[in-house]
Amino acid sequence: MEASTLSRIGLAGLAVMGQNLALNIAEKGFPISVYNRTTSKVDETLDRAHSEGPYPLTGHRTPRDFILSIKKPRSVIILVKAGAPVDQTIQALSEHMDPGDTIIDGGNEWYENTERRIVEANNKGLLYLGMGVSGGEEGARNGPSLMPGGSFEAYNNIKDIVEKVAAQVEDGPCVTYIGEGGSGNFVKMVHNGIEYGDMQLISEAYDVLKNVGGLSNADLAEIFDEWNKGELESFLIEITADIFKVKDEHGEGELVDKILDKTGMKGTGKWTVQQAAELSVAAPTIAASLDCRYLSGLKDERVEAAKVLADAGLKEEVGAVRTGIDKKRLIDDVRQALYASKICSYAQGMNLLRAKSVEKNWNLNFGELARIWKGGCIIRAVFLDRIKKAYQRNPNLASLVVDPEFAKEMVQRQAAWRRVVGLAVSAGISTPGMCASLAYFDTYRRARLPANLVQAQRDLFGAHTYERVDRPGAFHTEWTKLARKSK
Ligand code: NBP
Repeated sequence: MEASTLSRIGLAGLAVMGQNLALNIAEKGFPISVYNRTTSKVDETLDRAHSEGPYPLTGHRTPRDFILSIKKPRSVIILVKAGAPVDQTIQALSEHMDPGDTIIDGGNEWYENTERRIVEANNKGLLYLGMGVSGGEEGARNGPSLMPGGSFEAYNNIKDIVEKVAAQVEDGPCVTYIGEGGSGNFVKMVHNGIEYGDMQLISEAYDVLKNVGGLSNADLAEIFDEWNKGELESFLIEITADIFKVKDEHGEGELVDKILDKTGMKGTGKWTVQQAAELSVAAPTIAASLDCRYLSGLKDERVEAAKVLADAGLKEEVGAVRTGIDKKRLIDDVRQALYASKICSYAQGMNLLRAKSVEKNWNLNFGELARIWKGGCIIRAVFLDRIKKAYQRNPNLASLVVDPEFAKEMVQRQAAWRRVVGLAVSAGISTPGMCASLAYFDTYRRARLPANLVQAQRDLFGAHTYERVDRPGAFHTEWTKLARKSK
């Protein structure tokens, strides 16, 4: 093929994400070659490139033709199902690649798989990037948030493309070089964990407003629309308002009420919680959101439990609590509780990133991470600009909770937050995310905790020793002997 007709970049894997990202790249004027194992998807993509464009996109039916159609040094994005399909695709494509070419995996991949593949690619003289892509179908097509990590040289080869293709916000494109190794995948994983937390907190706000406040879907749509004009302005609040407006085409009322209350998941939330445990970082809000997904899956057991406990005499308290409720105040309280809970959830996610960054020497720039999440991705929100500024003020911030601006906001909102959690507890409405955030806040902010008693117990039964507040060293006490002697 003539050098002038070669594509600037290639993309393999033309399901939802790949097809849309390829069209986005072509639309920005970068000639792109595409390939998919099942060739009907190549035809589909070509049809779309023609009807939505025409865009500079060429389709290829074999790995060899595909690779040879790309200009050297080649950059090839892979967007196939994470895990073994990525290895199989790399195997098929790399046979035709040359030293200096780059593989970019855009899937939701486990970061250690990326680190293994970096070594394997390097052994063949290839460069490698693990690039988190957020924003779903819409983001991929019109501007995602991109989190590329791995070879800096490889990043520089595609910098002009990703900066054009990513979502654009007032302070730049939503992409930055994240760091070495699997850092791009790790950051995307924590992004998803934070997304779990956000969705859980919003569902709790909905539960309290609907069941304690007695608000209709129409009321809720209006409230979420209103919230989307203030400090909570975000993609998730916006789409939630829309959800409440959709009527059920198969019956009376709104569709949201007809949806089975069982939540699906694909694994990145679980990985986030596992990593938090591995690194001894408290992430209770994110863990609560994961637990809630597990419990939601036990639909039949929950229906049975409701029956057994009603038979055992459990009374629904919602009605009693709802009587005499000041709806206007409840709505305002829930807004504040949601905001304060969110700050704690983001503090957990950012601290998990920091712990990993220290362990792996990734040197993550937290302000930049908050900036590239401002557009394109599922957690995009006005509030991320405040997080960016908090880390710009102090890159070594111990926790978002102690940034002077966030600290002020937390203090201002804590009375409302406690009222909402208290009300929910007495009404028997579970708000595990809000409770976890509040407990996190109350634990983190207290200079003295009851951990002294836990240390004493550990020393009593396991001679684990303890430290004292008034003198240095490790101490052990014969607790039982002394206690019995003093009787
Ligand atoms: P899927 O995760 O559904 O994967 C489908 C693609 O993988 C198809 O192109 C399929 O080819 C290919 N594939 C499979 Br499956 N096994 C293969 C194999 N052994 N060899 C070659 N190709 C194989 O696609 P997606 O939903 O577009 O997601 C792609 C990646 O992006 C995933 O890692 C996903 O987690 C991530 N992601 C998805 C979203 C989203 O909203 N969907 C958002 C952010 C990130 P075929 O057509 O020949 O079967």
